[in-house]
Amino acid sequence: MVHYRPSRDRGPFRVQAMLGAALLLCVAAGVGVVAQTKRDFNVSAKKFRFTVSGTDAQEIKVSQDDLVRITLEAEDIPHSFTLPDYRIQKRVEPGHEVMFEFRAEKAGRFEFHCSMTNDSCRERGMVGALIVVAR
Ligand SMILES: [Cu+2]
Repeated sequence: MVHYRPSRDRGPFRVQAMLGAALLLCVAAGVGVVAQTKRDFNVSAKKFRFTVSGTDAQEIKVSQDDLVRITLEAEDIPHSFTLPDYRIQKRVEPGHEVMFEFRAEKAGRFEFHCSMTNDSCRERGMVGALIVVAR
């Protein structure tokens, strides 16, 4: 005696649907992880140059969506790290450190400078560039 049970036929379909949903979740999680790259830079300010992580290039180069952490220090007089396109302006006193983070969400080349006007830092060459390479 054979009984027809339609529920049996739906079994494999349910398994496939669950596997598909699980795969989608994994892909979504993977995309989130890719955007989490952290970049650390030490920026030292001394009249009238910025030194970025020991180099004299006055450049910070990252990839789009990197999480950028900057440790800023002043060696002689008060200076600032001003990055208008990212609405960042941090002032630091000599002998102190200021740490801040931002996500490099906009690709392109953006000027940063020291905005302390007393010593005309910017005019004397305290100008650098944040270079954000598009993904
Ligand atoms: Cu300055």
